[in-house]
Amino acid sequence: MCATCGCVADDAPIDASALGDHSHDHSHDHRHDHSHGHLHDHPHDHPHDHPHDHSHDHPHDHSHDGQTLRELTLQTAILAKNDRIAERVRRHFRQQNVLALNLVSSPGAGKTTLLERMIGDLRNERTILVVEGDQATSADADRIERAGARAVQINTGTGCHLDAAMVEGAVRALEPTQDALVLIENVGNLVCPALFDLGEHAKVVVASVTEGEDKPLKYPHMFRASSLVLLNKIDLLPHLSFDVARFVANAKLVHPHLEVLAVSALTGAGLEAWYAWLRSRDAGA
Ligand SMILES: Nc1nc2c(ncn2[C@@H]2O[C@H](COP(=O)(O)OP(=O)(O)OP(=O)(O)O)[C@@H](O)[C@H]2O)c(=O)[nH]1
Ligand SMILES: [Zn+2]
Ligand SMILES: [Zn+2]
Repeated sequence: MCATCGCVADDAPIDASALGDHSHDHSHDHRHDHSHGHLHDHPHDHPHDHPHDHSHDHPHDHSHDGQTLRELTLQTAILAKNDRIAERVRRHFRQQNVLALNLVSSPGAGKTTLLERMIGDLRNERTILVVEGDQATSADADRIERAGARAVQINTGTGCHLDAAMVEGAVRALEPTQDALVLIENVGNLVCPALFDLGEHAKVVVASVTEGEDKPLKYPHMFRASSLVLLNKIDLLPHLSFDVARFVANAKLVHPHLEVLAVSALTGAGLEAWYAWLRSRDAGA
């Protein structure tokens, strides 16, 4: 489940009904047969030792829908479980000297186009494997395979981000060899993927000049969680009023050390600098 928007992946072991309204005037018998499929390593351990003690002298009047504390508890548990798996994935990558990057963006910023281009440009340099995340279709994985690299498609259904367990499964299928480059194309969404560690070396935001200069200010968490911005579609600049310097200034406002490289996945402009960044990461930077 997504800790931000409450979305639930089709196969996620979470039952949204577990989060249903409870108004605090219920009888609280908590039989809890746990027939629902939610994660069982959450920190509150029934019967009822969770952080509010039910003596019910809280100052507020319980007119809220009662979800906040339960949601927070569940969200913390989900993220903790995710982070444990992400650490396992990261360890596996480290053992294989695999460089793994998590490409995040809003829908249509150009992630798959960039991947196609990279596969062509770097084919002779290293093995590239791709984990493709989309809500539906295998369209992007098909594009990657046509471009000449192996890919695994993950469909998240109603879910709006990849999580570490999904990536672990995909990586198991891809079996990266020593020194491979694993590129994870996250679901197009600038919000929720910021929260989920996938065991990657770094998150890279693909932003495009058609989205406006204000994206870093409007979605600061994503820009803070990332190490690099690829500002894509610069071939379109002559047709737009987009101000690159303003975008860079906005990015630095929310994350002062954030690097920004201007590129065009379509024409290849600027990609050498991106490849140099990749090679410097290989060297342990
Ligand atoms: N002009 C221009 N168009 C681009 C560039 N990169 C991608 N596009 C176009 O932008 C559209 C979306 O590109 P994709 O690569 O599918 O974007 P994506 O980020 O993978 O999209 P989702 O997977 O749906 O989030 C396509 O029509 C691409 O041809 C670029 O550098 N310049
Ligand atoms: Zn979400
Ligand atoms: Zn794509």
